[in-house]
Amino acid sequence: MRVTETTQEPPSSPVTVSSFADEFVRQLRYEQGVDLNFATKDNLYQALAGTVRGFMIDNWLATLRTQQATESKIVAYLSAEYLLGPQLENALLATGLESLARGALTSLGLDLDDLEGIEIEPGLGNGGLGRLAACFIDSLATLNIPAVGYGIRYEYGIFRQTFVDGRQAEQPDTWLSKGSPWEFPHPDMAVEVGFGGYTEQVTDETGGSRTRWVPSESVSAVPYNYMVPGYGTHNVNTLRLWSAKATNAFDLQIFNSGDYEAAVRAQTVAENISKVLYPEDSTPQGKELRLKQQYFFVAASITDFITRLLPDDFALTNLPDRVTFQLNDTHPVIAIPELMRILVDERGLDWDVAWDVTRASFNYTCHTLLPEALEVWSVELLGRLLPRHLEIIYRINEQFLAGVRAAFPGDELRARRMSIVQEQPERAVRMAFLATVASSKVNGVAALHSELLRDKVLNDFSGLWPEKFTNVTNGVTPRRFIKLSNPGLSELIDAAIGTGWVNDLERLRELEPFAEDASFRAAFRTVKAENKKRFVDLLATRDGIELSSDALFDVMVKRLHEYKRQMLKVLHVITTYDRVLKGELRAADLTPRVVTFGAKAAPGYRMAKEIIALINAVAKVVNTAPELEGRLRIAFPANYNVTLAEKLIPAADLSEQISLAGKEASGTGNMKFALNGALTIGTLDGANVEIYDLVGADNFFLFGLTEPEVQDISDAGYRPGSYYEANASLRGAIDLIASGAFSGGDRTTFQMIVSDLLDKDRFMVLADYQAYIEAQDKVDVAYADQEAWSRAAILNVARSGFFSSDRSIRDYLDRIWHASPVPVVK
Ligand code: 26W
Repeated sequence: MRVTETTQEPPSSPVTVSSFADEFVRQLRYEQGVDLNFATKDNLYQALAGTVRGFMIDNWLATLRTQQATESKIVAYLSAEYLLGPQLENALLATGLESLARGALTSLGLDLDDLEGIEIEPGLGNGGLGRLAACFIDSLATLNIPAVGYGIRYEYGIFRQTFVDGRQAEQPDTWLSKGSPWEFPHPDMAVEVGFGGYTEQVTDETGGSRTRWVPSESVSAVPYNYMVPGYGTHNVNTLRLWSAKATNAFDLQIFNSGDYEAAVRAQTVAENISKVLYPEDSTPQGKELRLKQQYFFVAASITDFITRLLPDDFALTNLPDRVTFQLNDTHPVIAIPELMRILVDERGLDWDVAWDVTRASFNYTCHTLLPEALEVWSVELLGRLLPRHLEIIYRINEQFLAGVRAAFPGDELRARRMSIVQEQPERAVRMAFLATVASSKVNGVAALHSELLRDKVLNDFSGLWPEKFTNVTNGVTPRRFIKLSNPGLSELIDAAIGTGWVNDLERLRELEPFAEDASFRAAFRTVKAENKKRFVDLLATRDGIELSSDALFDVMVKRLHEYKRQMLKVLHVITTYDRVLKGELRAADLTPRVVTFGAKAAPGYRMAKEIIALINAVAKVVNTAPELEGRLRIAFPANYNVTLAEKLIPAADLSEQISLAGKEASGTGNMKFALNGALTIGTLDGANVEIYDLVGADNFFLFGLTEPEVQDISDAGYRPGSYYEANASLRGAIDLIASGAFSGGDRTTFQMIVSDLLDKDRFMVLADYQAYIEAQDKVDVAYADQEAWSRAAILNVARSGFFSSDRSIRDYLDRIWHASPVPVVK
């Protein structure tokens, strides 16, 4: 059941239930040509979306007008991914029209929840990085900051995951198959983007010499605009996603040559650029098409910004006054040489002036610590695809290295270490280094991460430019991840501390005294119980998974990656099972638990896919083992996405954040769980560190090695076998896998996992196993005291206000962007 909005509604519009219903029917008839009596669900959804969208447009246009008129500084967020999640509910929340829409639909014999249920979310991202971008544009709009999000309108988003015999299979995500009512295509504002070709020297109007890039092919970048409404404000910002279209000129040329087939083929090649999101997370594929995607969207974005958002006579030396380009990881970093090219080659600026403008315009956020996730592009590929950009990168590097050599005379090793162009194993451009050299500020995404970036990954650079490095801890939008997803909790908070907290999340602190209030705790438990029921019902219909809601809900949802250690969670489940089998534990004494996993593996990541198969195999055995008497269940719904997250997170009691210390940059799921009253079991990694500090040791199950300990162990030579030999319970769990207990007696099925754990175990699962099991035993004990558990859960909510993405954005504004709010007045 949805709750009607009570807070932060924009001033009431003259809309009524009947005028809303009229507009809905008009949309159906005059936009789609469909009569209400014959409308399909898709027709109805489109009409509803069209109706709601209509109520945002005036504010959107007013926002654009105001921002242009005030000549304010604009945050241009460059991101290859935006994992937006369902749009309708968010638009209803922002416009404050939910209850009206519900009433109008009811008057027509229709049901809002029913229509919301058919939306296919735009999955234009892989995981944390893309979802963060979506939270950030929400906060930027809510804080009235002039901002535009630039990205790619992938025709196919993140793949749809299914399980076939417990193994992951991927299906294309056809999110656009029924059209997208939230977008405004603008072929009239297309931008041409070139590739390939050569460079030449030409004489300009003043008789000087300039370089000119002559591309061999070009594609047209067509913008699709999406509205990004703020909450509790009239401001509506823009998300502009680019779609590739073959240029007419190019087509025509080949077509006229008489080769029709070649013309069509050329079109396919051009349009492939925005065809599909690369599903790789943390392991760059080094694919030519991926580099094309990156250049395609940033080239279009920069031209768009300069030619459409700035006045015609704008002096580009003043660019940094009007824009800050934020690079969301290295994917958009090719924007740096592109801006240099425009300034120097096209606008005739002096190189040094252009370099100052460029450095003042860009900032870079790094989202990883894994060395394999740091993008490099081979010189061969860059030279072929973007010859002028490669020349520019070389010149930047030359100048930069001259500076390094001047600062550290004779230290050639250092110069080689810091070079933007690496020589081994192949000549390639290190995009993170280019970003660092060319940006005003470089930030990590949690305190620990920024520290490790500064002191390890980019240590040479922070030595040279200490003031360049800063931290902005990630955050999540409370609109989507509390207000929308957890209406029960939102109402309870409203009743306790009043409204207004959604846009001022530190106000959740006022809940602290309520942790001591028995009736509030009871109400809090009721909400959690209802959320569990809602989730159990959803899984029954969505996946045919039958669960009891009367259990500890233990949840691990995130991309499947070895460093995140889903394997450790599986070992805990197996250990519990093994203890019962061996009679060390009575099933009757088990705290009933439902362990829910949600995880996609990159299609080419073999070990991750093996782990998925193992989880499903263990689930099959454990879920039906008579010895366990139904007290331990695994649920692994396929295709975890934002839609599912919104239902799952509010139902969780226990949040699994168990990566190896020093590997998870931040995590953002961890924040969503804490804000929804789950207790964390976690390591001192990423933002867990800050969650732990804020919620307090009593309200967090901390375990595991610290980052320096990890470093020491690996320096001394990590031997996973020694942990296996020394720990009988660990041995029991691993032996059970190896014995074929989860593979119908076949000992080879999970051999890859077993031998990797025993021989390599790159992420020290075995080293942290014992501490994890002990922490889980503490969880069981703690959960038995429901009053104490609720108190801790409420304190988690009360003390997690820091993790609003509004706070993150304010930190970006203070430390990096220095842009100001421009509220739209009506
Ligand atoms: C091209 C290969 C590739 C693809 C994606 C390399 C790196 C990435 C991303 C940087 C991985 C990513 O999504 N990082 C996550 O970013 C989140 C938002 O800051 C953090 O919360 C996660 O800890 C981090 O893993």
